[in-house]
Order: sequence, then structure tokens, then C-alpha cells
Amino acid sequence: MKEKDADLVPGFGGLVSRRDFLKFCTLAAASIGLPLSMGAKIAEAVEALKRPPVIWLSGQECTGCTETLLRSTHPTVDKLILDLISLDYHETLSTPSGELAEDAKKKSMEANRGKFILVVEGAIPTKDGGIYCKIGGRTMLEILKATAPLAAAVVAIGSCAAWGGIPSAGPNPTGAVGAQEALGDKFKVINIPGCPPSPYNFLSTVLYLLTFKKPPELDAKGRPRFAYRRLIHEGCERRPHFDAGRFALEFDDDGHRRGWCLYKLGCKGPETYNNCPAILFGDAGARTWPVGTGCPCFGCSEKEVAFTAPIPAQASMRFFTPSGAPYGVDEAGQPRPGGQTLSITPPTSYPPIAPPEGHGASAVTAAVVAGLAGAALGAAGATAIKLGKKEDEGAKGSGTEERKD
Ligand code: FSX
Ligand code: SF4
Ligand code: F3S
Repeated sequence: MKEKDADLVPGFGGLVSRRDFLKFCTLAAASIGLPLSMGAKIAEAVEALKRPPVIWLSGQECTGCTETLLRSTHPTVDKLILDLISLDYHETLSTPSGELAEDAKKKSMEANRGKFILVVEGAIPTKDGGIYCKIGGRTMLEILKATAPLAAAVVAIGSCAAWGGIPSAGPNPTGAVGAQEALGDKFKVINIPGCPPSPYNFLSTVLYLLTFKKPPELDAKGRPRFAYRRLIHEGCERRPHFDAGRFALEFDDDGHRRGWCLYKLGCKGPETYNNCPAILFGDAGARTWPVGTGCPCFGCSEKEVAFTAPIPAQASMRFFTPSGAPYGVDEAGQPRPGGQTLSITPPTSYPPIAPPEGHGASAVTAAVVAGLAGAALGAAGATAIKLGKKEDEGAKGSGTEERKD
């Protein structure tokens, strides 16, 4: 049914219905960890606002972070974000370019001193005075340091802006760092890592800032807890396979085709905090996230994992306390006094699970039966051994038997 004009949210360009807007705010409230009833409060606060200006700086990056926002479809997150805020400067999306764009940025910063949100996308090169990324004749480092003190809040979108990401991978020839490191401790940067990050994590953070006029609760790495408080491994739909010892050993092998756990293909879900399995990507339905499509998580939201650990390397497993902090390590990763960090890796072999039907006794069972039965039951033992042999042949490629690495 076509929405009546009266149902369209003023200030949203007539493009988003009130119902969709409220629905989105309710979902945002839930993802932030607030009661659903807070959705109405968020909607009210946001509607009452004059669209807050946003200055969006781009450093060393692939523009995937902007793309991820533009590729979200329900309920048109790109429209929500672009109509919710006044995007006064964005090198990819701004209509003006060159001096006109630079002038627009300067005017907006002067008129909105202390009120605009500064979004940083991409890493900041620091080597040789930062000459490896220049915009309008100034280095990204210089621009960032001049802009951040005038902003109400600084949000680093993507792993490049959060901690250096791909540009900072060894040997890091340009000395690329994230916004927090470039700015130092005087500023508290809100990090939304991911390569690219979830647009919902970014949008929910912006909604939170606009509604409560303060950042959401952050973890030790500056990430909003509502999005990064749980390991991928905790919410992964392949987790039952991990627990049962069913692993894909090669891409396109039998286990991979059956949707088994990708741990042995290098999945870093056990050491990566993010909400990908819960929130998914692109509103394209079930399983639309890396592991869901058969690709191991490479830990894109973790500085110590992505672009650092080899992609096929197996993730380390640690026990976690109910609060989410690993035993023996505090939230900054420092050892707790008297604490002990327990690292484990899954065993390389498991007992068989759900033996294929109709394949008779296993070889072990057959041997036991044969031994117990002795010579008097030799014929029965021979039959059991034969059945065992038959299972061995039949089990080849079934994947349910003990698997070799
Ligand atoms: Fe970095 Fe953004 Fe990775 Fe790309 O622009 S976080 S390279 S997907 O997208 O900065
Ligand atoms: Fe999922 Fe990866 Fe954990 Fe396996 S190791 S359960 S694929 S997150
Ligand atoms: Fe990144 Fe892993 Fe999610 S690679 S997108 S954190 S599944």
C-alpha cells in the first residue's frame, strides 16, 4: 500500500515512511542494548534535531566503508544516513570538487564549531611528515589534527581508520596508523572497525550520539560494546559443527559443501569480536556474512588478527569469563595479578558422530566381538570383521569418521 504523504517523516526527504523510520529506530535501540521502547525516544530525538553536520575525511582506503553504507537497503540506510545528517564534506559523495568542496568544508566547520561529527575513513600515513596522502595540498595528518579539535565527536569508520588496517600491514611503508594513534590521547575516538564495517554499527552509533549526546559504552579498543561485545564464534551458525568436530578441511570438500565449521581453514571467529552473524550484511537474507557464505572470518575487526595473522593459520582459543574478559587477562589485554591465560586448540580427532546407517559394526566393534566370541563364534566374528571392512570402504569421503589433518 502506498504511504500517505502525512505518514512520511519530515526532514527525510519524503523518502522514508514514519512506520519504517520507527521500525528502524526500534531495531537500532535493540542492537544498542536498550529496551525496545527506547526506539520511540530515539526517533523523537532525531526528528527534533536540525540535521547535524558531518565532515567526512578520507585517507588511505578503498572507499569500501562508504560503499557499505550505500549498499544497505532496508530501510534504505543510505537515505536515512544521508537525510539524517547534513553531509557537508565527503570527497566521494559531495557534488562540488576541488576548491569549491574545500570552501564548503571550511564554511561548515566555522559555522558549526563544536557541533559537527567528524567521520574518519581510511588510515593516516605518518612517515616522512605524512606526505603519502595529501588532499588539497595538505597532508591527511595535518587536516585531521586541525579538524578534530573543532568536532563534537570523532568516529573512525573501518579498520583502516580504527587502527591502520590494510595500509598498515607489514612492512607498513607509509607509517599508516589509525585516527586514535594519529590524534593521541587528548581525543577519544569511537572506533567502528571492520573491513568494511557493518553500516548498522555505524548508523546505530550515530543515532546514539544524536539521542544521548554522548558516546555509547566503549570497550578497551574504543569499539561500541553493543556491537563488539561477543565473539563471532559465539553466534556462528556453524558452531554445532565445531563442537561436534565436523570441519571442512579444504575449500569445496565434502565438509565445506555441507556447511561444516571453517576453523581448520583458518577461521578467526574464535578470536574476533563483532556482530556479523547476528546482523548480517546487505539485507540479502540468511547466511549473508563471510562464514555464512563459506569464507572463513579473517578477523577484520581485530588489530592483532587481520593483516597480521596468516590467513590459513588456526585461531587460538581462550576461555572467557562471563563478563567477556579472558581469564588471566584484563580488558586491555594485560595479565591479571595471579591470573592465568588458558589457550587451547581443538583436538585433531574426534569420535565418530552419527555413523552412516546400514554400514554395520565399526572395525573396533568387530575386533572386540571377534575377540570375545573366540573360536566357537569364529564365523560370526568373521562376518563382523567383514562388515567393518565394508564400513571403512563406505565411510571414505563421508567425513563422519575421524579426520586427518
Ligand atoms: Fe579500509 Fe574503508 Fe577495508 Fe576498505 O574505505 S576498512 S580498506 S574495506 O573500506 O577503509
Ligand atoms: Fe564458526 Fe569459525 Fe567458530 Fe567454526 S571457527 S564455529 S566457522 S566462527
Ligand atoms: Fe570481518 Fe569476520 Fe565479520 S572477517 S566481516 S569480522 S565475519
